[in-house]
Amino acid sequence: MTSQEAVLTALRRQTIELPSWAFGNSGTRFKVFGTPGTPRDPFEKVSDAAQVHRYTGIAPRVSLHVPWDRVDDYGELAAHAADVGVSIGMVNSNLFQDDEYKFGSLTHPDPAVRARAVAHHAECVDVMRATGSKELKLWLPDGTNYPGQDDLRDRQDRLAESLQQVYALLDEDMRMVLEYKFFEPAFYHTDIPDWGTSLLHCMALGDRANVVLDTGHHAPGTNIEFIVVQLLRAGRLGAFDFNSRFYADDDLMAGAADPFQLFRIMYEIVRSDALRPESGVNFMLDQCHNVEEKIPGQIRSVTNVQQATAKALLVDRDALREAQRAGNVLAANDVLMDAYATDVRPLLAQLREETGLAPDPMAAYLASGYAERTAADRVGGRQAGWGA
Ligand code: LRH
Ligand code: MN
Repeated sequence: MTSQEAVLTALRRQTIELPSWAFGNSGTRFKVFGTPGTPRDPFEKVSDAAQVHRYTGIAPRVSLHVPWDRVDDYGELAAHAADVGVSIGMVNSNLFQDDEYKFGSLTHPDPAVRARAVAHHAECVDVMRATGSKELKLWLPDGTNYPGQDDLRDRQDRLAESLQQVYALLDEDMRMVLEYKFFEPAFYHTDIPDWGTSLLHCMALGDRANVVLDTGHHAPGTNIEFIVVQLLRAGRLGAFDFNSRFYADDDLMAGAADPFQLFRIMYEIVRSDALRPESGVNFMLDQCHNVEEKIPGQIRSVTNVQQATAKALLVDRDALREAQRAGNVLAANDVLMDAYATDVRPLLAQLREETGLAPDPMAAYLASGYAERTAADRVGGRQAGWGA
């Protein structure tokens, strides 16, 4: 049985990276709702992200998205982040909003368009140098809508060549992560639709290229924790984009739609000893708070991942292995369900108090008056967000 102290030690070292874009307005093709106090620039986004770290204690990094977080002086943004107690994490490129990428970006038939897409990553690498970030994240919307629209094999060959050019932009101490998604915005084929395709391209690039697993990017019914096991066995799981969904890429709060799935994923992480920061797996959120308050939504998501992790750490591994070896199906399943059914909130409250934090981060944030202050201060200007 894992000792309580060992569980607390592992939890003390857990960190979750927050997406800057979760603090801006977001929505669907139908509507993007504004909210009083929504940040108007990347500095205010970083300030809001720092509130999540202030109350949870485990969210010390903020991912940037270029050009959504474009500023004149990225060094100044990194200094602001340090002032409010966080740092800049992954830098996300954006290949899904330019007219030139209608028929693809790194896969486009036209070499000039591919060169443009590669050059965008040179800008992202400059942002990494200016902010101290060591990780570049790519997600490609590339694909087609009708059979025959383009040659599937030629696109993969062009993609491999373009990714090599992006990889070559990285400094020695930098790495890149490649995200997959099984459909949308393309509706016939997607050029990086699954973990296998991303893994093949990463292995072709070199050992500083790894796979990003976004929990919302799989066909319904996919056993995501099995993919986690395979990527860990290959030593190529670079990062998670945690969120949850009922239907498609809903980008809802992690653990909200399927907390049991999040637990099963974190159990495979713990089982493979990949929770340690040294494992090289970056645990990130990738979400949009279309209707709920954004900072509370991030606090809830962080504590949902923390709860799933604590339950996973409480699995009696010896009893599980014994039942598995004995072929005792119900006993083995019961060991996991027993941990999942454990209320870990008192343990996490104790962990926070030990580190000088309030036991309930949500209550502490709501009582702080930060939301009221920013709603009063942030008048005028244009709220940041999708399509901003
Ligand atoms: C694509 C994605 C990717 C980000 C974007 C905000 O669906 O998951 O990780 O670039 O969302
Ligand atoms: Mn994602």
